[in-house]
Amino acid sequence: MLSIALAGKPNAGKSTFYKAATMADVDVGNYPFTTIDPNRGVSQARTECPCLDREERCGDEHCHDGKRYVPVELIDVAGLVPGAHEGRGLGNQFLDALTNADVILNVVDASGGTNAEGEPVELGSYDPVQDVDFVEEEMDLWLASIVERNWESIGRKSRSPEFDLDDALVDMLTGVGATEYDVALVLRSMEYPEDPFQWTDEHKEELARKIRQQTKPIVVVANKADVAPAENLARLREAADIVVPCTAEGELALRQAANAGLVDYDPGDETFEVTGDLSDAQAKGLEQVRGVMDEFGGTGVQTALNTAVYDLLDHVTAYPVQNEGRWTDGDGNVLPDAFLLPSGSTPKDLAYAVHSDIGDGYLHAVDAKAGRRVGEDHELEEGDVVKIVSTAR
Ligand SMILES: Nc1nc2c(ncn2[C@@H]2O[C@H](COP(=O)(O)OP(=O)(O)O)[C@@H](O)[C@H]2O)c(=O)[nH]1
Ligand SMILES: [Mg+2]
Repeated sequence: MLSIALAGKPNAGKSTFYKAATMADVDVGNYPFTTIDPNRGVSQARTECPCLDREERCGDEHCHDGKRYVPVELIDVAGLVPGAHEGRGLGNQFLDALTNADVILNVVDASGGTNAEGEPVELGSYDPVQDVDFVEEEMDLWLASIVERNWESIGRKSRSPEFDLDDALVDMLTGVGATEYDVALVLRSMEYPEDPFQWTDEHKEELARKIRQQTKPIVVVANKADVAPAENLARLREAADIVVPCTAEGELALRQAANAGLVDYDPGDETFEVTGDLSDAQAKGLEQVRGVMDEFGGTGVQTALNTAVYDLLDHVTAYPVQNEGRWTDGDGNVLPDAFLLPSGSTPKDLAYAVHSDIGDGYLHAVDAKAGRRVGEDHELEEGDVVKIVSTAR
C-alpha cells in the first residue's frame, strides 16, 4: 500500500488531520484493518469509480455512489523541531519513520499562530514559510548524516578490486527507501569522483538532497486556513511548488457530523448538506467550515491526499476483475479491488500487485472497458478495468 507520512512541527495540526483522514465514514468504511497502530492507519485517495460508466453503481463498500475510495497508509509521526536530525525532540524517531514513506505531507500552521517550536504566539506573528524550509532541511541533513555514517565502510570496501561505487551507493540508499532507479537517476545528474576518499562534504550533501527530492516528494498542507491571513497563503504559494489550503479541524467536524447522521458529506466533497437537527453551536461551527470550503473548494484534506497520490506520485487506479463482461470477481462482487500503480505500469505489473503467483503465471490481459485483449506494453490508465489471464489462480 502507498504510504503517506504527515510531517511538521508540533501543533501544526498533524494529529487532527490524521484523525479526520483515517476516520472512515460509516457509509464508506468497514476496513478490516482500520488502525494498525495508534499512529499508523488507513486513509483513502478518492477517484471516480469505473462503475459510473455503467447503468448501476457497483455497490462496493469503497464506492459511494461513484465516489471511489482507495486505501493508502497514513502515518502520524511525532512533531519535528529544528535540530531533529541531531536528535532534538523526538527527531530521530520521527525521521526514521519517514524511511518507508512514499510521499510527505508537510503540515504547516498557515495562521502564523505558533513559533518554530510549535508554541502558541500571537496569530499572524510567525512566518509559516520558515516551516516549509526547515522540514526540507531537516530531512536533507538527516539523510546526509546517514550517508556520512556509512562513508567509512564504503571507503573500506573501495579497496576491493570488485568495488563499484554506484553499487555501494545503491546498497546504502535502498536502506532509506530509495530504489535502484532513484539512485541511478540521481547519480546521473551529479558529477563526482569514483574514489570515495575524494568525495567532499558538498558531494555528500548534494547526494542526500537529491535522493530526498527524488524519494520523498512533499505536499505543503497550509493548515488552519480557516484563520490564516490571506497574505500567508500567498507567500506559502510562492515558497513551495505544491500548496494545499486546508482545515483539518473542519474536516474532522464534518466527518463526525456525517457519522452522527447530521450532515450528508463524503470526504472530498466541495460542500455538505445538513440532514439532521443541529444545536445552535453545531450549526454555527459547521457554517464556518462551509465558508472555508466555499473559498477553497473543500476542506483540503482529501485534496492533499489526492495531490500526493495522483499528482506528485503520478499513480493511476486499476481494477482487476475475473469476469470481463460483468466486472466481477469469482464471487460475483462488482469491482471488488482497486490498486494504485505508478503511471506507466502495465497489466503485468497489476498482476504482480494482485499476487506474485498471478504475475509469474501472467499470460495476457483483457481491457474490460473496451472488451479487447491488450499487448505486453499497454500502459494502464486511470480507471482501467482489467481481466488478467494467468496460469495461477
Ligand atoms: N483553527 C484551526 N485549528 C486547528 C486546525 N487543525 C488543528 N487545529 C488545532 O491546532 C492544535 C494542534 O493540533 P494537533 O492536531 O494536535 O497538532 P499536532 O501537534 O501537529 O499533531 C489543536 O488545538 C487543534 O484543534 C484547523 O484546521 N484550524
Ligand atoms: Mg500530534
